[in-house]
Amino acid sequence: MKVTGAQALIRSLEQCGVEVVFGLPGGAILPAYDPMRESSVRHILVRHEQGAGHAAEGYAWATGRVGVCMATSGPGATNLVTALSDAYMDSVAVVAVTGQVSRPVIGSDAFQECDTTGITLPVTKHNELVLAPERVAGAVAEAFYIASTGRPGPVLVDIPKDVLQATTEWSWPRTLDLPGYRPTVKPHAKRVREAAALLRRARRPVLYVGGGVVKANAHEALRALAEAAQVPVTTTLMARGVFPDGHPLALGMPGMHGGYAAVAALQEADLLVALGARFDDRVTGELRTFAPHARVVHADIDPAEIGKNRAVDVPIVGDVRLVLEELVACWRALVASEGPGDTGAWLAVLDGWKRRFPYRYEQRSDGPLKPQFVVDRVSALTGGNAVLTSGVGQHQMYASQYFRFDRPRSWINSGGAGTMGFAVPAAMGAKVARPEELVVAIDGDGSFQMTAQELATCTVERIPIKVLILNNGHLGMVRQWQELFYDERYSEVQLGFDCPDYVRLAEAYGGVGLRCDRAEDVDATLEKAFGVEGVPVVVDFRVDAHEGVFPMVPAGRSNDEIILGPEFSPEEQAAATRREVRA
Ligand SMILES: Cc1ncc(C[n+]2csc(CCOP(=O)(O)OP(=O)(O)O)c2C)c(N)n1
Repeated sequence: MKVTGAQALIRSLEQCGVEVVFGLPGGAILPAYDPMRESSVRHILVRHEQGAGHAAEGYAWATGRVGVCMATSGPGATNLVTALSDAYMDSVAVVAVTGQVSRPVIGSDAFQECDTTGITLPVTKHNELVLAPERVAGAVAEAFYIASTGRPGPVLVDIPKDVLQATTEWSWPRTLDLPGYRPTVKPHAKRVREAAALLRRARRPVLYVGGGVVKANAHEALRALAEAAQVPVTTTLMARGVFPDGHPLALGMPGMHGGYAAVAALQEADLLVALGARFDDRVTGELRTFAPHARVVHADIDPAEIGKNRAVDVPIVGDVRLVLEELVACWRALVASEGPGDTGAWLAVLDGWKRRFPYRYEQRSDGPLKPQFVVDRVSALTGGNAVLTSGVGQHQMYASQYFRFDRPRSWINSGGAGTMGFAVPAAMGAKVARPEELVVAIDGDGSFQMTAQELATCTVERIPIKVLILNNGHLGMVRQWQELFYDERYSEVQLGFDCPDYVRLAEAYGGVGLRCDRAEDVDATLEKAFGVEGVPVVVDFRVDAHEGVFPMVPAGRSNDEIILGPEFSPEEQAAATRREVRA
């Protein structure tokens, strides 16, 4: 059957089971938009291509499937670059399709030409400039396979306009021939046995759980191991929700703004079992002083991660769900023959730390509204039954710290790249993916303004997300660093609370705008916001501009220098530094 390259593209997307594409057309990609009219694939017309990219990410995070975005050549494609680099850093399965100028004019500085595969090479797992119409189906099939297998990531398919216009015989590849790409999925049995043996002998083990465990849908296996071996679990910023915060073995988030118990547990551990985690500097602090007593088991699907930052005693390459399932089996066999391990004393120490040094803030009834309080109330009112996205900054940390996550894929954020502007479009993608869920974007006033235009998309496409702006009138996280590390010499961090008027902006976009600046009004405002149907809601929460995020490990310093923050007395800080709690 004869088809155009454009028809082949749309058919290929259908073959891959694509439900939705986030995109914005233009000259080079135009031929693809014609057959889209008859396709089962829903196209959501964004207002900026960065929004399409983050929406595809939100969709992928929320479902575990591939998110798809589409843009034209030149500026359309370059507008996708931030989102692609975000997806690359956070291992999010995204396929981007871009139009390119026609083959005869490639390299001639034609209108809206840019070297898209060149520009995106370092921020994609794979990309391809498709040079013939008969290659379209194969390129798309490979893109979906590569994006979603092994360590997930973004793949870009760049198709010249004349390739989209030319005709070819339709044929869908039965098999894929990718000799250079064979991810190791099944872990090495001997390594897993070694890991189980280390775990049984350890007295102060910690499961250091990263985003890979979410990606591998390994939450049940994780819980099985933690409970069988009675090992505490830290979930990084990328892994929040994969282990329930309410579980007695949960330590919460480690790292620069992690909880004391999680940070100190890693420092004192005699064994780290790193699962789909990458020893990021925001977790380790100064690498040389990180977890100095610990032997390390590191399981990851990407062999390049193992030993990258920290020397490893037992490397395990494989799908972390399989690793965990085999570890549990090995653990059980070992316990049957040699008796159980003993982590009781360690768990008691950790419980002491959790009780003595929790996240702490004070909301006075007559004082300014605290951002932590807003997140606390969101958590309480939803009972954790929401999907949260966030921008980047203090609000992101408050969301991660104060929302009690207990389901995987309920927390969607930009961890590796730290992309301000992520929250609104990611929420849009998540809501399209899971329309029955309450999808809440916890945003900063700075971050919100970077992609707020997608509110128009949400209104027109009836994607009723809730955007809660923790409006502190500042680029708050940068303000905090200037306060702490530049002697309060504030420079270019003030945004002002009132420009734009977020309520009127929401209304201008066809949504509902609300404002709240008193603690006593927070519940009623949230209930009102959550009750709105059909259109997006923006709430302008006017919060204390002087609030900081704590605990904090200053960048580049040792985790042992953790600062608990102003809510703790000097005696408490000293006790924490000495880690003197012993059950
Ligand atoms: C696109 C982008 N530009 C700059 C930064 C650097 N940066 C990190 S946090 C931050 C402030 C964020 O302000 P806001 O969104 O209002 O959140 P807040 O910290 O006040 O909660 C900035 C500028 C970034 N992460 N991303």
